[in-house]
Amino acid sequence: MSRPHILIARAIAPQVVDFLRQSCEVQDNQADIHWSQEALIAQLQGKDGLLATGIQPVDAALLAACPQLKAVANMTVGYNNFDVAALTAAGVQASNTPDVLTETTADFGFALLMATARRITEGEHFLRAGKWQEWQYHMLLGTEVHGSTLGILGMGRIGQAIARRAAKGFGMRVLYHNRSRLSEALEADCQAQYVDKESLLRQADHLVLVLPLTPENYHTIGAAELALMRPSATLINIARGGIVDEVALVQALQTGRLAAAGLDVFEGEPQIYPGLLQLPNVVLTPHIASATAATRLKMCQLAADNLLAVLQGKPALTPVNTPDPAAQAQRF
Ligand code: 8YV
Repeated sequence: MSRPHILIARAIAPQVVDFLRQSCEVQDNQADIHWSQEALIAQLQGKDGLLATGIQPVDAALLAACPQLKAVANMTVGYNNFDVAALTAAGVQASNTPDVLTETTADFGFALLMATARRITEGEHFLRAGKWQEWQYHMLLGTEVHGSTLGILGMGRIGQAIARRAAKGFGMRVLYHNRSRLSEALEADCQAQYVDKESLLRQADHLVLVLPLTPENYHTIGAAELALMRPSATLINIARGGIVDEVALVQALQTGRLAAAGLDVFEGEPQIYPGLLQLPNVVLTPHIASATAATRLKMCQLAADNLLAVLQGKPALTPVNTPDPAAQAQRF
């Protein structure tokens, strides 16, 4: 292929746009306009590759409407916006950006845990509202973090990075549940113990959700699961909003079934379920777990490298599917 045509769906680091321009015809969106699905499909006409942000669906309808498209690279580790089966059947190579965001996202998971357990944002609102009059024994009492039991649901790279922080930095007892158990060596390195999901829910003082959103994981934390948790527990979600039934969560937080929650992701984001906005015992952040300048740069560079590799006939660096060869041949 001579110079491939690429569409970049949203504003990204300018140096990565320049990097792609060295070998491709690039249509960027540095104005950061939100394109509807129809607008995205219109912009994709004649494009060989899409650098995507993990938000807009890449589904069978889009793939059928873009017969020239060969590669789609998310600049995210989660890829629930992809219909992987449709991408595979259509012969389109999909990729994500694992590893480069692991430690930064784990840092944020811990920050959110600390802010939630120690009521940091609540304390700041209290102070800014001029409510701090004098020292009071009962003022803004939080939950202990060091030495407590951390539960991790989803023990991939980010879960493991959180476990290491918890065990080595905070002397926490770390329990985890995952589809598959870690090797003995990894368990020892993370100082984490595998338990079934029910034991995890029952024993955690703090429960962190770090599992991918799949049809099986949708609302995996609902009323029944929240009922198993300690009333003093905190729930932290840095995975995807759809993992938690927000209606059940609000009810648990309102009725004292659960002490507090820290949420970086929401089912209808950027719309927030109104019940959450009214609760004092939640910390809410706008999906920023990977948002440091250094990490976002690595994410969009890896996505660009993935696109270039495929469009130059090489394997993707971090693929998420193996495209059907016959369908792929028709697109090249
Ligand atoms: C993204 C994320 O920034 O990588 C992921 O899966 O959730 C974040 O790092 C987010 O998806 C926005 O695109």
